[in-house]
Amino acid sequence: MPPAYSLTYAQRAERHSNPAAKALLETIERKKSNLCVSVDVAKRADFLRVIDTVGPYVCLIKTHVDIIEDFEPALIERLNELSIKHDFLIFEDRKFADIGNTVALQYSSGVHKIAQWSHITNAHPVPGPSIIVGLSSVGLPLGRGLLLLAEMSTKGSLATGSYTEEAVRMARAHRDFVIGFIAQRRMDGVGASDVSSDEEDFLVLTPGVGLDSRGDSMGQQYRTPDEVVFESGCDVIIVGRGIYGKGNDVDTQTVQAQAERYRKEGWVAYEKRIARLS
Ligand code: 5BU
Repeated sequence: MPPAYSLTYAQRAERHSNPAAKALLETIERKKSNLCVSVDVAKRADFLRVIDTVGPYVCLIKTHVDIIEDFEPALIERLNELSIKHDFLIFEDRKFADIGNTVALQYSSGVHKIAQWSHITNAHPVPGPSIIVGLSSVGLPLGRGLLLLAEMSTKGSLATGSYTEEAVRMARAHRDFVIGFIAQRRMDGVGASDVSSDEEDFLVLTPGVGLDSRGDSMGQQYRTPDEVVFESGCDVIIVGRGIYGKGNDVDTQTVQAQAERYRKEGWVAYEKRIARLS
């Protein structure tokens, strides 16, 4: 079996049994988009406006639902309607980091009830494998998928070296629920394994992507879609402010043009990678 990074998204969709991973790969192929837009805005009206504007260009919308100051449960219904209208999946970037029992409650309950609507969520590996056990007790029966934070995009991140290797080992032991990583490069071959890297196909979703800036004043670092997808072999580019700026006062045409620009850059980088490897 050839390594996953040399296959098309459609070929990889057939290799996955987790429903969220399969659906994401199929959506990427159908829409010819490996773009995920991260919608980090504080007002519900801005949130819905940005999503409705970028929806046609994305495979995935990433949320931080706890940022929204006028949150109400009906917002989730609107989000679900937009997900159907524009054909994208939803990823709540919750970054769980507690003991299994607590994360199971945070995932299923509270005001946001994340597991009910978010196809994909993520967790820090810092507590050890019990965090996966806790989250999968809620998410697996619902067909959800989990990403482990193997690396971060920020300057001075501590998620490097043996920490990253342990994250990959934890994922390998829970391949039914852990569908991949938040990381800055492919994780194939990271951490000693008796599983041939040809057999595993973890998805790599990568934040810290920008075309017009190399970072912000708070430690964020940006790379281009070409660096991320072609050079580093990642699967999905996650872009926030590069597409909608501050997110209020959205000029629809500008945001659409930026979304299409990133979609195209991400897709061209993927095609280049496949052509080089096939
Ligand atoms: P930006 O506006 O493109 O910088 O937003 C990036 C988003 O990705 C934002 O929601 C962060 O919380 C998220 N992120 C990140 O930037 N870097 C990381 O390593 C991780 C998440 Br994990």
